[in-house]
Amino acid sequence: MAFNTITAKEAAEMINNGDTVGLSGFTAPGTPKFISEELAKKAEREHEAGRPFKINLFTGASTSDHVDGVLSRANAYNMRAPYQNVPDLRKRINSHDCHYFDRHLSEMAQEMRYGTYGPIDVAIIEAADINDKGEIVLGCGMGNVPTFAAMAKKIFIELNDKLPHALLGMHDVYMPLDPPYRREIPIFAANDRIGSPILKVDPAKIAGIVRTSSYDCVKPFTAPDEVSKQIGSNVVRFLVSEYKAGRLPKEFLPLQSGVGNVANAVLYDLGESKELPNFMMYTEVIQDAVLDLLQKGKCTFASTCSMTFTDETEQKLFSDLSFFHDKILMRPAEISNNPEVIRRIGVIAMNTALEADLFGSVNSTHVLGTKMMNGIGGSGDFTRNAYLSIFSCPSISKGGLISNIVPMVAHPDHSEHSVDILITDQGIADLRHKDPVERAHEIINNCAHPIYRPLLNDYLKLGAGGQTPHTLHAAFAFHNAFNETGDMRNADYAKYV
Ligand code: 0RQ
Repeated sequence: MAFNTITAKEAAEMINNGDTVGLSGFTAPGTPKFISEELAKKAEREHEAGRPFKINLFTGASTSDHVDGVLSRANAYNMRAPYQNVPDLRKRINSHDCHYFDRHLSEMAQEMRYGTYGPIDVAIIEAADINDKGEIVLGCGMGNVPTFAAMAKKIFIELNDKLPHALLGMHDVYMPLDPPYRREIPIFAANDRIGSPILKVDPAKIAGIVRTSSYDCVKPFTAPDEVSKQIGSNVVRFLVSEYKAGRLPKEFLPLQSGVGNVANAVLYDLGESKELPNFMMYTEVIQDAVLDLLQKGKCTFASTCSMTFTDETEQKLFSDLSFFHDKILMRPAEISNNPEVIRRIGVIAMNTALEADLFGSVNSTHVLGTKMMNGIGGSGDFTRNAYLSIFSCPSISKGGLISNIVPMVAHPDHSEHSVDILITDQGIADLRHKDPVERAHEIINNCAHPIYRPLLNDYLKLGAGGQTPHTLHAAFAFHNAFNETGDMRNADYAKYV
């Protein structure tokens, strides 16, 4: 091979304080795992020697402990975007040790190209295969790698021998032109291929190949609890009723599903449903349940940015790759999450809320309005443009100390203009064609936990006028009660009357 084989440590030595680094991948899959570990050790050595060492890191979405865990513990981030889910990084973000920009995932690559974040010094790309011409077969997640590779001054490849070369053909590498030259993204069905199966990079920029060997280390799921199962069955009940009422076409529509245990439980339930037809997915992440659905034929095709499978499921995929090869296509985040395509093909979006309010606005990102959880991820890309946008969450958290239905969300990510359906373990609130007061009653009666219904009704009775009757000085009484007493049930509306 024409390229130098180097160690992860040698690669880390070529990354400097203040560099901007872009990583391939989306969630743990496709994300390089070894140079970042050495970079964290380098940062620790530099800090011990009294020298500054921090980088700016851009990715497709979350990564894994091999990246965000080690680098946060080493306090090696100056800037980080656009999404994360690692506890140690969360701490750095919430204490402002790390400047975190929470961006819609579809927008990150184009903003890079528009120059919003400055130049990219280094791209690190995980590969299944590479040839002397710089043609790369990528791994199990893409993210923003086409843009990072095109913009980077130098590139390191982590060539992972656990990734089969037969992944060739499962990627659709495509980079749109930027305005004023952009044309339509020519995807008219979830399974349309528009780009190249390989990523071509300038061989002159490749500064070294690091040979690695690792599966993607996605955490196993916990078995769904009663609440997740109830939410899952409510989502399926809603989709069946829409389908039977003729509000969904007989061919059905492609599904997007967020990540997590609830999302996984929903998909298993969909697979069991005899009343829904087979379907395709147009989504950013596919989890374990989808491989099962593809095997059974219930899901006929999945367009995604990443195959976020646990190691066990990843091995199952690799051992039967010829079966799945033409049923899964991985695309860059700006295409998997592309608003134009989502609107055109009529995606049914299913995402998770931290809290929702009486009028239908959703907080997906900030615990009690201030502490960053993960980020908006792709939820905004899909919600705003979907044929039908569903949010789900448990009705209560922390054993009832927190109501996930509140008078006013403490941080708005998705406004009531974009949220069609709210689903909890209690039931389904259909917010379409309802005015704000009708929506509030629908949400209290169908989605709020019974222990919080009286309090939520009390809030409405405070009697503020207007189309959306918020009583501004009392709107955060639930959050204040939690902050002051540790229990939202102590919200006291008598004092506001
Ligand atoms: O805390 O773990 O200490 O018990 O928050 O709650 O219910 O386990 O959350 O894993 O389903 O994730 C919105 C974060 C939900 C996620 C969010 C506490 C609760 C628990 C976590 P504990 P759950 P889930 C696709 C689309 C935005 C991005 C997105 C997310 C912990 O879905 O990041 O949608 N979404 N991307 O007890 C205080 C509340 C709370 C609360 C829950 N109201 N106040 N704490 N908790 N509600 C993915 C990508 O884009 C890649």
